[in-house]
Amino acid sequence: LLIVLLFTLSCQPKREIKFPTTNLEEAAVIPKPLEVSASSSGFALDQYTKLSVVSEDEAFEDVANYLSDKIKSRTGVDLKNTSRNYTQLSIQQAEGFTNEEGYELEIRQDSLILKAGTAAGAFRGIQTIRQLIPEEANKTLTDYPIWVIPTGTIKDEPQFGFRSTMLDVARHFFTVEDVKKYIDILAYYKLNTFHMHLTDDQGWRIEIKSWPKLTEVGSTTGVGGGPGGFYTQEDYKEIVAYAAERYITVIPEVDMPGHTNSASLAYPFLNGNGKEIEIVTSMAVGYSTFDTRKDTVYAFIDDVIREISAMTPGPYFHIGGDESLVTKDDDYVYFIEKVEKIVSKYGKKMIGWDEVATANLGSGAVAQWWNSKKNADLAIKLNMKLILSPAKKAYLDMKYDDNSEFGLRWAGYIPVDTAYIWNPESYFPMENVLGVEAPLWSETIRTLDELEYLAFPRVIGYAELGWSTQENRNWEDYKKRLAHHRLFLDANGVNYYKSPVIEME
Ligand code: TNX
Repeated sequence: LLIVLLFTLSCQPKREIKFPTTNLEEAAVIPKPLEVSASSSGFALDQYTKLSVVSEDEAFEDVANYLSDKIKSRTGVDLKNTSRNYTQLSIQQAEGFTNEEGYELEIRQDSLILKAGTAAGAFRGIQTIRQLIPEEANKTLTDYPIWVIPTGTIKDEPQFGFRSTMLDVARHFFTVEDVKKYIDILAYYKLNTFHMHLTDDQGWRIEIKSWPKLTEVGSTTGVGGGPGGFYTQEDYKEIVAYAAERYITVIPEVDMPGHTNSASLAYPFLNGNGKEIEIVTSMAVGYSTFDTRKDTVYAFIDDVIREISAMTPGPYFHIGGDESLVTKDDDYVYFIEKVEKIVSKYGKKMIGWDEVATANLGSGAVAQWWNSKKNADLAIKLNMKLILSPAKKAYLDMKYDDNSEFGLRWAGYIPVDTAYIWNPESYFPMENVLGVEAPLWSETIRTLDELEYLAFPRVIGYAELGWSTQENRNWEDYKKRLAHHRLFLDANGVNYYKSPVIEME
């Protein structure tokens, strides 16, 4: 038997490849990995690369399938169907990872091994592998194309366990297909959370079976008129599942007690502003409120939170709470404290915009700092966790500059460098900081192209701010890596803004 084995092995055709010198440390990976060391040779990804998985956990198999699908559609190489086995790409579950999303890559001439403790870590790791595959194959090393990956090792894990972006589907509605395309690109940059702003004055976008008029009446239009739209519960579940396959947690938001004109239009008893409710398609804010002193209002909210929570596997429910300018202060506090209890009753942690820190909340609730440092400091006093979304830095709906076709400007222009150059570590004690989120409000955008114009490339920078440590972040270095990513964005039909501060062309 041994002789047969040795004979078979020696009959395997050998391959000698002279790789060009490589440098893994200079690879254009975003977010920048924690530790990289280069060994200057090459790993050949080609038609003779075999993919294997070493894990008892079936989820690792799914991660491998995701990678092989992406590699196949980009290079044509089918890792699942190789006639020889010159090189191997192996995804292995291993011990010793303290961070759930941590992973390691060991890249040698004939093997590329990804190790992670969890499938989530493996999923983050395969994004790095995808980014290491050059856009162009080398066609001169042998008589078939080889994608040369630089050799060396990467040890990586995120700085924050919460790296998010928000999409406002209320001011303008985006279809399930649009949202999926966006989420798939976000996954490439290792974001792990997707916050959906599902309701606002101009539209209610999520079906609630016990209150059907919310969508029948409340979803029919949006900012500037137009057809509106909403997600059926099946649509919403589809988005949640699609995100979950990418290890992205969905956070649903129902904004209240302000920003509720569309709900009160459907069910006028909810209204607390004392005026007749009409359809609103303007961009105005701060005129609507729920009636915070009616039991029936809380019975309604209980149903809404129950139905949405039942479809949401993630730990959070966002109750909005911003800009309730016509709610009296004590009514506001009473409301937020009551609604937090409903959220806890359905097993979720409450998140609210920074104003919610004016209520007396348990330390389990989370405040999202967007505007008021004073409110954020209140949250710290209550020992709440904070999500950092300072509007002047992190708002994806601000114009880039005065040429920007879309976007608002109330928080100032946010060119690509301003969006990147700030330190989430420097505002509050790190133990209070859950992570970073970049919100995209949709008053000025109606199509996926317009969404992408505001989101890209800035959202890529927020992904790095959430993942990479301050020591590893540097604008000059980032700018070069980002320029390289235009190839990926172009190949995926993403309509990014051609920023004059990046040589994107
Ligand atoms: C403020 S940010 C709002 C939104 C607007 C946004 C536009 C926040 C919590 N509230 O209602 O869409 O500005 O930039």
